[in-house]
Amino acid sequence: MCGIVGAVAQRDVAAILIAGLKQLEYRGYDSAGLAIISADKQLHCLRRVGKVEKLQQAVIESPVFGGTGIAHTRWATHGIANETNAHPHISHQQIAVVHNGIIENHQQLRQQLIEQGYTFSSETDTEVITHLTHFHLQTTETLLEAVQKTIKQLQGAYGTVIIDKNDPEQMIVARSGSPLVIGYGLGEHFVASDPLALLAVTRRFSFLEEGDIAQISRFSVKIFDAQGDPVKRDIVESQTSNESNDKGQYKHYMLKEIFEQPLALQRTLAGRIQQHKIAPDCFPNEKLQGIEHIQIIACGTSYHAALVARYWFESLAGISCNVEIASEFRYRKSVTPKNSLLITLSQSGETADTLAALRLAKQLDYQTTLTICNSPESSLVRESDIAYMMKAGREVGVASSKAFTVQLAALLMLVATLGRQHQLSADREKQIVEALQSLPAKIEQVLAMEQQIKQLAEGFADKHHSLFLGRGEQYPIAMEGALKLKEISYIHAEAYAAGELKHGPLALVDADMPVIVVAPDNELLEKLKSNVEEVRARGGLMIVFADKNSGFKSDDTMQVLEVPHCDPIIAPIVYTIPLQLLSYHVALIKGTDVDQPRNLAKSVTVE
Ligand code: HGA
Repeated sequence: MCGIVGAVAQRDVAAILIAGLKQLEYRGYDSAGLAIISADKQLHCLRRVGKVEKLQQAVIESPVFGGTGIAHTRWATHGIANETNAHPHISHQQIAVVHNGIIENHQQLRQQLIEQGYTFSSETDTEVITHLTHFHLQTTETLLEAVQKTIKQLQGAYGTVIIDKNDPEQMIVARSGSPLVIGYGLGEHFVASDPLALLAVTRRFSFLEEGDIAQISRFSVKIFDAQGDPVKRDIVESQTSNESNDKGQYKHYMLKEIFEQPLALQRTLAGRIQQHKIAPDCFPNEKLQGIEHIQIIACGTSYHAALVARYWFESLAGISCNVEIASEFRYRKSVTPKNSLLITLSQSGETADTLAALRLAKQLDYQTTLTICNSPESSLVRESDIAYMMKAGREVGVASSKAFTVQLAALLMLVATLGRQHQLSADREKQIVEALQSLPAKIEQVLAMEQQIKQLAEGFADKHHSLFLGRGEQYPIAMEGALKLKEISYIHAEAYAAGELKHGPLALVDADMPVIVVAPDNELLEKLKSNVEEVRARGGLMIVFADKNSGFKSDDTMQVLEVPHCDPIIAPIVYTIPLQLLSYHVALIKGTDVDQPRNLAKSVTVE
């Protein structure tokens, strides 16, 4: 999703801004732009639709020099993706603004500004910040005061950076709902929506809190809280590794990340298992004592991980568990059962809806909050009582792969930890631990099925619709398989609990609607076989990923791909892999942008 980078330095900053935007590219965006104040106090703005590469090319063709500048990658919310709507937005060739988020009262403000004589050149909500700042600057002494007045009038979410060509030695930044981090250099300072964008220039950061406004110049950073009082925010050394962002031998990041899963799982398990048990410091036990109910909040792929965990928490640990999509939970009046734990799942730790749900939950009666997250410096990690760091390594592909399977492994470890206070025996915990430890090797075996899956994809790529079926904890895996196919191949896919088929979706089944079934060897296998027969009896064509002991045989109506046998506990993780590979190869044949599918973004920082 949108990225922001800003700098106040003595050197030319264009290259720093472009390099920062490139680090954020993987999040998905539709256009990019920058504005720089030159030594003769002129504002130079360049904007391009499409990749940062195009913006970079524009900068090469018309170089812009200057030490104060802001840059942005936009993921449109208000107004189509074109050059006029791209950020920065400019008022009177003087004020330049970049913004992440949504200004909810933009129409009202736009009307008021038009009445004051302002002309709008874009369809964006953002442009009101630009003109409003210019408007207030007519009656205030400083840019800071003008921005403070502007911010008071805004409703909605923003991370915004504002510069004024008449005051070229500073930028004003404000955060409410969208993350911003200040980077500290020597005689230069930076701002970004993610520290990742600035790792090439600094590792020292302070994270702005909700409502903060900061005045940043080369030699000073002054931060004011929501009440306008000066405040100090800790400067921390970033732990984020500056790991290579290279696709290596792979054609796409997504494929690389699918194949990295054995390693990612090894990393998440390392040091967290001791003598057939989950290590005591994996989840701090004292805060989790007496937990009787779990509420998991997540979005997208993470929501599917949460749904799998619900089966595990209830069947293995005997703890009641609810799962809800963050954007629903945050606007619903919910009842909090006694001794409840709230879990949030988010790869980036900045998912706007999930973060808002966590903040809401803190006003409710939860005993404690825990996040499972892949980004150590994210808002979710900083604001939760307990944080489990996934250590999956950076995930660049917009469609999540390794983050999902690592989330599942982390959740299974939590099930074992909490289960000890309930019905989980030491033997059962040992079985869970051994199953987890077998995962990297098991997944290697499944990855070896790639060629077979590639062939399968050839018969699939011309289809327009598909159904994914699973039962029990494989139902959310079917949901994840359908989501993956939709995301990267743009083929319509729906998932159903196989037992639900006869209540409606069976009407859709014909030879043009491939039905994908996940069939591990578990207690629901015979029930699933009956559901498969229901599809066959209606002329449906099936692809079945089945345990080699399941008894499924390929024939005219069914292609069976044997998945290596595994402990049913970890089957949801194992059966995810062939579905990821299927989506990837279908997308490859269709020629879509696998790593940055249309209309989607990686870190969803708007609600
Ligand atoms: N609402 C602004 C910014 C969108 C955004 O933050 N996307 O992630 C716009 O549409 O330009």
